[in-house]
Amino acid sequence: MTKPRLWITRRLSDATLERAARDYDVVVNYDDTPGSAADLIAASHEFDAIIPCHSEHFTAEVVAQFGERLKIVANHSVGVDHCDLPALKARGIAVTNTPDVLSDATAEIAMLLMLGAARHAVAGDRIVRTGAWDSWSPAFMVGKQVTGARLGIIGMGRVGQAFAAKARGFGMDIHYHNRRQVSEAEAQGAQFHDTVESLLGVADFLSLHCPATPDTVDLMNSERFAMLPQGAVVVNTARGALIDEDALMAAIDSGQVMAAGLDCFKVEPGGNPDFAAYDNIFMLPHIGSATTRTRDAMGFRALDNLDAFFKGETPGDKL
Ligand code: 8YV
Repeated sequence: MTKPRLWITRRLSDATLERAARDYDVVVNYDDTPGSAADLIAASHEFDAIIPCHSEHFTAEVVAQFGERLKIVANHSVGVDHCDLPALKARGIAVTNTPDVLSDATAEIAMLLMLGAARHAVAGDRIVRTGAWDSWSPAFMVGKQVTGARLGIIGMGRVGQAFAAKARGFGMDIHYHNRRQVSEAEAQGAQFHDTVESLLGVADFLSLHCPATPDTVDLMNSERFAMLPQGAVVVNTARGALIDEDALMAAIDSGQVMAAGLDCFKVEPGGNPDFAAYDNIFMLPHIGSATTRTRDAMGFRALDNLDAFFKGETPGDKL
């Protein structure tokens, strides 16, 4: 039987590429550059399947130019805001993602950002690294304590729950807002707020874990930043679209927000150059899921979805 033709748009983990080569007639973009609209359109004529990352944009305009061959887009990501799902569905193209497997790695990065933002990681590292650390005082780099503080989580899905589990280890008092209240087994005692506004009032630390959708663009705007307790710390490991970045800087300038920890930005790659002036914005370049174990698990999950599809079954993560 001829193997389905698969295009892998980016350099996935070695274990993933090995397994893909075993089971598919695979072409890998070893250059590891993001696939352009033209690349995607060309691939839709030549391949039965694509494993893309969030760096490839399946807009309605691009999908409208697709050929007949492409049958499935098996994303190597949990977020699918780079895919116009109705447009792909209208073309009869199946779409899958990779939930679950990256929750812990992403929650770890959220914890790193929360702690780093609260405890002056950027300025502290710089002062030691540059040899500028020439004095010490009890009033020096005093931060905000995480242990026992109130944490607000927006988006109590898999990553939100994984982050809550880690925050419980810090004795945090956990509150959340989600489209629907989660079960007690999932909430593990976290207190539900039926509005974002209600949650913000108790969020000494705020962590975003919801997807980017038309409804959540600029979820954190100037009105909402003003609802946080004075000196709150804001963490975003979900999507840059969720934060109005000018409003964040204004909230930091006014002292409403003490610090922020960000793994994602409106513009990626690159981030917001204006943030560089803020030592109290601790930043990472969208590496929430970037551990060896999780990269393998994401690649394997995407391949599991493809295997099911080409066996005539419904992939476990079909959207
Ligand atoms: C990935 C992510 O690094 O899964 C997601 O939605 O944002 C990240 O974990 C990236 O999307 C890989 O394609």
